[in-house]
Amino acid sequence: MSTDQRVLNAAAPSVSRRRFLKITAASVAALGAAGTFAESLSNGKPAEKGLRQVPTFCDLCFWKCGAIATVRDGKLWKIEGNPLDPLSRGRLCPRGTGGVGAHFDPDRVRTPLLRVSERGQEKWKAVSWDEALDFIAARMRKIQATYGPESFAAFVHGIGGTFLKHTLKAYGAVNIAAPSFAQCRGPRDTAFRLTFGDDVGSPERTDIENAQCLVLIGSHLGENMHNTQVQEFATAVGRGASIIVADPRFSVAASKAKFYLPIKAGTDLALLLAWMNVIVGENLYDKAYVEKYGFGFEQFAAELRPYTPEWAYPETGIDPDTIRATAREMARYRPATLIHPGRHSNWYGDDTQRVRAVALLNALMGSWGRKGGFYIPSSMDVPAYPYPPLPKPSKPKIESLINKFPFAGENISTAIRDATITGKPYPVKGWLVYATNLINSLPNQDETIRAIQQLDLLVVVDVIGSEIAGWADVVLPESVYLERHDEMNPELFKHPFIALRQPVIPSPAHQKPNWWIAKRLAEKLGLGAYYPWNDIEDYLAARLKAGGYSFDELKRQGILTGKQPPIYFDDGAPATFDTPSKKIEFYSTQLAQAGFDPVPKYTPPEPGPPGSYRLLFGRAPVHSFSRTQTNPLLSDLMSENSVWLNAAEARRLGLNSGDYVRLRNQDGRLSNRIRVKATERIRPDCVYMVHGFGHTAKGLPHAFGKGASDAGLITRYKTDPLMGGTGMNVNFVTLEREA
Ligand SMILES: Nc1nc2c(c(=O)[nH]1)N[C@H]1C(S)=C(S)[C@@H](COP(=O)(O)OP(=O)(O)OC[C@H]3O[C@@H](n4cnc5c(=O)[nH]c(N)nc54)[C@H](O)[C@@H]3O)O[C@H]1N2
Ligand SMILES: Nc1nc2c(c(=O)[nH]1)N[C@H]1C(S)=C(S)[C@@H](COP(=O)(O)OP(=O)(O)OC[C@H]3O[C@@H](n4cnc5c(=O)[nH]c(N)nc54)[C@H](O)[C@@H]3O)O[C@H]1N2
Ligand code: SF4
Ligand SMILES: [Mo]
Repeated sequence: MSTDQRVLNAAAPSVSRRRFLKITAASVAALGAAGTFAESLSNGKPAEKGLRQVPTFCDLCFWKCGAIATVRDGKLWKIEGNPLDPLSRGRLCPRGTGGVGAHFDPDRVRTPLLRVSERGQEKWKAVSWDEALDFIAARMRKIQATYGPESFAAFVHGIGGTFLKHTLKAYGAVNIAAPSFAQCRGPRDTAFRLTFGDDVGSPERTDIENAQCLVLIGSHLGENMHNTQVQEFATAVGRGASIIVADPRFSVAASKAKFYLPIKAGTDLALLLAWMNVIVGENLYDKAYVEKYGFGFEQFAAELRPYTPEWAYPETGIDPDTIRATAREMARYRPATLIHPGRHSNWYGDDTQRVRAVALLNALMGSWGRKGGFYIPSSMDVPAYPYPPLPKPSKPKIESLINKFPFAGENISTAIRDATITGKPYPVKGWLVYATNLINSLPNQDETIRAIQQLDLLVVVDVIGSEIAGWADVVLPESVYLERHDEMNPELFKHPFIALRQPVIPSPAHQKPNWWIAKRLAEKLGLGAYYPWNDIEDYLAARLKAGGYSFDELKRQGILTGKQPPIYFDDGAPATFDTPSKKIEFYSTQLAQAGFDPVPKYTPPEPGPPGSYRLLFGRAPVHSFSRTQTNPLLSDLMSENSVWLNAAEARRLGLNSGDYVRLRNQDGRLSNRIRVKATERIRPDCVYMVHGFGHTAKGLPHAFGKGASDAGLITRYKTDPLMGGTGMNVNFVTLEREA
């Protein structure tokens, strides 16, 4: 038994080890059959001694912080920030530091698995990679022949999906979605594009470290742990920047604020319109900037007139004096006033218009392209690999046939799901799911399961036995990020740089990296010509050489940095706006032409059933989504979530902190048990929980049944008519005491 495997097993407490073995027992038998067990563990090399450091970048979330991993006597020991990396600046967030736990995760899938039961029953046969990929290729060919390759769709999240997407495009697939659009930042990117002609990007182009006034609407920095932003937030707070936070919950960020606005959930657009009413009415905006760069300001200003602070008060619960005081505070520091664009912006279904109001408020401050506002990012130029041309699709994407969502810039995950259920505009018969736990990341789990039941093939590439893996026909186990190369990252950021992900340590069993899976699948599909390279190092070397960079230096340092161009208009960064008017669109002709409000208009959110609480959710500093609850280091820090309930409401219901309850939503859906956190830090009309807990997959014995799942209670969602985003903050719950 290798060192790795011993550590792996030692990390698994005995109670759950039995269940863990359920999914792995068969795999042990298959390992012999595949005949690569010993090879993959030791590679025939003598035991390693001493310390070895390998630079790479983190994958515990999508921020991609540069890191340095240390191996001690052949065992993965620790991971720290890479000081050369402009994103991490030498420090990782707690999740990144806990990243070594991904390698030791006791719930890892160890070998390819083929379903031997009804879908969703999670009974498997361990098979070799060849068997698994032959099975997949045969079904993919059949779908291609019967329905066309467009009927094979994919859900792919993160940089690890690059090569699988290439294989799928070579096969002819056109529908490739990620939950990071219609469930996350889609409304924001659409709104900023409509207004400024460009996205906010990821990492966001927010110059938080230089902001004099920072306005956070929901964005719960400090719980939302995107590293650079949190470091810059700490810098801004330390410098005495004025912080304004609007959140129904007194977040960590709120505790640093000069003004905390406990806004009624779903009414942010009313607050934003009232702020702009004051700023325009009192002539507090950046006139020179608006005159130089703005389009349609007069119509915009006219639309704002009814939205006075007095009007907004009953909607938002924020009194007119506070609205005026905060509006004046923002104006005082402009252009270094940054109204944060948010990231997870799918809240209520009118989200693009809400975030458009955020964009417009920033435009009034003159903060786009200015120090302390939004900088102009740049990246290093690394030419694409000279692949043979991809086939021309014969059918368009699903979204372009359904005549909805004219401003969706990417595939919409729920549109693919709908097409799978209805067979319209054309049938969808296969899904490949890479690194996204669709059962927990899409709203309405029943619809996801109904769609899965229509499929001829569901392939899931994952590292652990996640909920979506539990529904698969074939599960392909991937090596975790510390065990593999990936596509390199020439990041679009404040400082241009290239980051490399490279293996630190071998995989503990039969797991393979995504690039290997993608290339091998392409070969099985007869598409080997689309992979003219043999090994990913050849691929990376070719791209770097074409750009004139040194691969050796990148391997050694993990990071290559480039020349810094100006990042603010005032320093010579180009002030160009890719909108129809080539200006900042206060009035959007694109929206008017498509039949939408050219200037945002407010509609109040629909109330819930009497006596219920609106269900809100967010992040905890030590977990990422639904992917880290089995990581032994991170689950040690937080093993279950709790439900935040206003203290007075708790007294009224006779509940104390620590009591277990179940949440029942408006459609009768009942959650797992979850502990109450009775607190003054939340409004009495809503409750709050951290997303990602309450796992139900048998493949995750170390997280199974711990805490409750927000996703399980999100049976309703409201779709953004502009871009297809799914607003998920539209569910309501009551609490039932657990005996
Ligand atoms: N630790 C950690 N950090 C992460 C992640 C993670 O998984 N773990 N995920 C990353 C990703 S991909 C994303 S998208 C971001 C998400 O993080 P954010 O973009 O910050 O997400 P929000 O949904 O804005 O955050 C939820 C906050 O909004 C408040 N809120 C809820 N409803 C309303 C409302 O109607 N109005 C207002 N004003 N506030 C409201 C909640 O109380 C909570 O404080 O986090 C990123 N950072
Ligand atoms: N209810 C609810 N839904 C949400 C959100 C929410 O807060 N609440 N947040 C939304 C947001 S902002 C986002 S960005 C999305 C995120 O949505 P997802 O990206 O789907 O997030 P996870 O649920 O963590 O699922 C990630 C999956 O990838 C697997 N994985 C982890 N590492 C690897 C790897 O190296 N290789 C492979 N192949 N697999 C890996 C994990 O085991 C897990 O099954 O969810 C959205 N949906
Ligand atoms: S923010 Fe944290 S989890 Fe995300 S990449 Fe950076 S260190 Fe890793
Ligand atoms: Mo997200």
